[in-house]
Amino acid sequence: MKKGIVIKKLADKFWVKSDNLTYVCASKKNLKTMGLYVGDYVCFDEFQNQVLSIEKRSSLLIRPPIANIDQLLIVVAPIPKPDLLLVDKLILFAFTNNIEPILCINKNDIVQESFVDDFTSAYKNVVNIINISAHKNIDELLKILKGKVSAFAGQSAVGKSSLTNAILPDLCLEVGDISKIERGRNTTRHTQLYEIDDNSFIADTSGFNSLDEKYLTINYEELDKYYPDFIKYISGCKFRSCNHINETNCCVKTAVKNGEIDLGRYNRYKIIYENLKKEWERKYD
Ligand SMILES: Nc1nc2c(ncn2[C@@H]2O[C@H](COP(=O)(O)OP(=O)(O)OP(=O)(O)O)[C@@H](O)[C@H]2O)c(=O)[nH]1
Ligand SMILES: [Mg+2]
Ligand SMILES: [Zn+2]
Repeated sequence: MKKGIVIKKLADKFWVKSDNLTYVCASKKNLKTMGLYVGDYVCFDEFQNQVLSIEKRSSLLIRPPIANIDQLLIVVAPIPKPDLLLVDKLILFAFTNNIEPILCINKNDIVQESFVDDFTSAYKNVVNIINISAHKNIDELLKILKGKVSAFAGQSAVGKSSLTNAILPDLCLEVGDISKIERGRNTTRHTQLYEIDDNSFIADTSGFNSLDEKYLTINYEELDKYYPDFIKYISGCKFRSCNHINETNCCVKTAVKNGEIDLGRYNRYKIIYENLKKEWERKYD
């Protein structure tokens, strides 16, 4: 029996890396019910090529599907146009799974300064932000990958595979043709984990354009706890259970009015709040 890490999953097959060798395995039937994900640490039978057990996970994301990551690298670019609701949901998804979200502004070789400024002012009190280009400069990215297991997430064509190629140039992963972006086709179709060095891994993932609230395991009344940009104002609200939507004497709303909290972040908070509330009522009422 050996221990290893699942680095790729296609249909019913799992690629398990152990001591610099990769074994293509099936999984024991009873493991299928709890799911086996890229990133899982497993015990496997190297002669029968069968995964026998999964070690306890530190985290699990369903979109992108990956276990045990430390950091979620949320990639945005000027093309395709960013979906900020998706960005906010991915940040919440990371926070609620004990994963550090990092906002990666890619394609800075073609980006306008105002694009970076808008992101910085909206997200500076929320997450770390790095400004990179898969084609020109990924120094800031290389620094944050050290000693961590990280995964890219984001819309199709933002450059996740291009960045993975820049980190590990021998990979030569397929990248999309920018002229075909509008067709909505994904170039990368599966999640795969790549070893950068003994302690650092990076996962390339398939892009997606939406994230259903049902994946966010948040009680809507506690949504504000996951907004670091709101935190310092919350204690000033008149009502202890203030949701910062219809209540009077709400310090969060005042901070939005004064430009201390980004208006877009606040408006998207309201959308996510309402959707979570609907989801909660559907489940429990
Ligand atoms: N100018 C510029 N173009 C980039 C950069 N990074 C990626 N691109 C281009 O963006 C397009 C899409 O890149 P991909 O790496 O395939 O994007 P992806 O996020 O992996 O897309 P999916 O696999 O579909 O999710 C390609 O044409 C890349 O050449 C960059 O830093 N600068
Ligand atoms: Mg890709
Ligand atoms: Zn309030």
